[in-house]
Amino acid sequence: MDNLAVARVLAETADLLALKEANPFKIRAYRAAAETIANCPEQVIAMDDDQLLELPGIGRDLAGRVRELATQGHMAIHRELAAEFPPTILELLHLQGVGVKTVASLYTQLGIGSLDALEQAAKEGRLATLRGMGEKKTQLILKAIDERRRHASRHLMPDVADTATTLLAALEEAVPGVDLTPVGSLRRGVDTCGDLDIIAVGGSPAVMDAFTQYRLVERVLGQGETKASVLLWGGLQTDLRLVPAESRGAAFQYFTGSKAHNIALRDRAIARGLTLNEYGLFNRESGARVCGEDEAGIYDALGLAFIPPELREFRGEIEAAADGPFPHLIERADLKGDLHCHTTATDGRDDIETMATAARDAGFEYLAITDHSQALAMANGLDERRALEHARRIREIGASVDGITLLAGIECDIRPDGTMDLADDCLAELDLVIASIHSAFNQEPAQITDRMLRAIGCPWVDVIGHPTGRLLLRREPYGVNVEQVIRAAADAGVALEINSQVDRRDLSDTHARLARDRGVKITIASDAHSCRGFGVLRWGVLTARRAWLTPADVLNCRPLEEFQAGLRRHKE
Ligand code: DGT
Ligand code: CA
Ligand code: CA
Ligand code: ZN
Repeated sequence: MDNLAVARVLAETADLLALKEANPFKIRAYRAAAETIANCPEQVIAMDDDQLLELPGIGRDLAGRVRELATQGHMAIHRELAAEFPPTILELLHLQGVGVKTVASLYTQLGIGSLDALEQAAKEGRLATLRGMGEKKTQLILKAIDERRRHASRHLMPDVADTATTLLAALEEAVPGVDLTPVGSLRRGVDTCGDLDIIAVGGSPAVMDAFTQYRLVERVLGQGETKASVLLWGGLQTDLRLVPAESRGAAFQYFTGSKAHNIALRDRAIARGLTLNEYGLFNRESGARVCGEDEAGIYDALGLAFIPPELREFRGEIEAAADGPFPHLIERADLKGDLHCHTTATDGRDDIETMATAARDAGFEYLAITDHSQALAMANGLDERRALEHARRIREIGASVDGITLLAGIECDIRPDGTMDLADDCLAELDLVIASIHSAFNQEPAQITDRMLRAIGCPWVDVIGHPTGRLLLRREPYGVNVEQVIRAAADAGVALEINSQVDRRDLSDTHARLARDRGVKITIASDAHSCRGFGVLRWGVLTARRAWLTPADVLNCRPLEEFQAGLRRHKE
């Protein structure tokens, strides 16, 4: 069991406890433990009690549960709770806008325990008997069910990446020396993946058996000599293909995709009297092999520079590669600082100093601490007085921690009317202001666009945080007109953020590319809520690569002084 699987059992237990209206502290403890474990870099099932107890938010009781999972493969409390409900009930909890209370009453009062049953009841008008369930809410539920169905077959790419890492490690242990590479949408760094595609090169067919016998396989969907498909626990389909060494590059190319990129490439081959398929590049007339072992060799033989996998979306990359090599796309190591994180002052889990040293250890020259403003009461957001006091502390601690510069910033809420949640003279005192929307997401497009433009109009706003508010596989972006926001940001010198959280990656690749093309500076930020939270920058960087960005396009690739000079507040 990997950390995500452990976290999933704990989170499900929390959900089931909530359905039973158990003690809120207990529910919260399970949720917090699930989050800690999902973010933990070491495998928790390999830990003993003492090591577990050192993790934040894991007490004796939860440490015991995790040990139980590690040794038994299941948790009694989870099994007992799950037995009280139909297994499909948890799907209902994932519906946007449907809380635990609603699910509990749907089940106890109407016996509804699955998406299908809920949909039917909604369509037949049977939900109206529940308290607070009007026609409008019923329509929202139907919409949420529809969205859920569209999302159910896809998975967040970083989750798939974790699954791939664990799976590959297990296969490499079982079949030493085997050459395995994830391809498909994962290799391209796409936001979500339909399935996981892996290529094994050469070697023995033993890897096929190791694959179908992998301990996290729920079901084998098909097994042949060179291809096998399995369904992993958690619902991810995984395909393994065994290819001969002479076809290594061709298989990488073909199965990395995208489909549209492949089709264009194949047409280019045909125009040159060649045939391209997953086995190699061949002379059309003689059938002679031109190349196949080396992926770059295939592009080269087609008169193209090597195209980084992240760009293979048929968005102009083939024309660009015909003109010559690509400029250096941004890499994680190009980031000199992180610009968005939270501390215990609001909803973060670590204090300023802990965040500072973790950022320094992650290789950063500077870190902006940007806690929430007062409108986020649930997160204990800061009012003007606390914001300034916090800024003073940040600067004081920054002066005492060697090797990193702290910037006293804020993630200031954009109120529903577009005004800022903190007074101008407070914002003016800070080193960096991110403005973000965290409420009234459902405003009409014109209204929410105006709201954003008004925020950009505030002279103390440097960056717009997670500009579209999308939550991948969970919430659609706000109705905001992104092109208009990009234009306004370009005019005002306001930067737009690529938020690196696994379920945000917001701006998206295409929006970030558009913004860069229109002269907007981009920031890549972690939005870390703990000292373990900087790892997600990897995903933000992937989005930036998919947006064709180079270090010159990204503000926090600059050394501190140059970075500061590039902020809106220091312009003119
Ligand atoms: P996904 O799984 O929906 O996240 O996206 P992909 O891109 O991983 O798609 P998948 O798993 O269906 O196929 C893997 C790659 O195989 C795909 O990116 C390109 C290649 N491929 C699949 N079907 C076709 C096809 O009909 N024509 C060509 N030229 N390539 C294909
Ligand atoms: Ca795939
Ligand atoms: Ca596939
Ligand atoms: Zn935020």
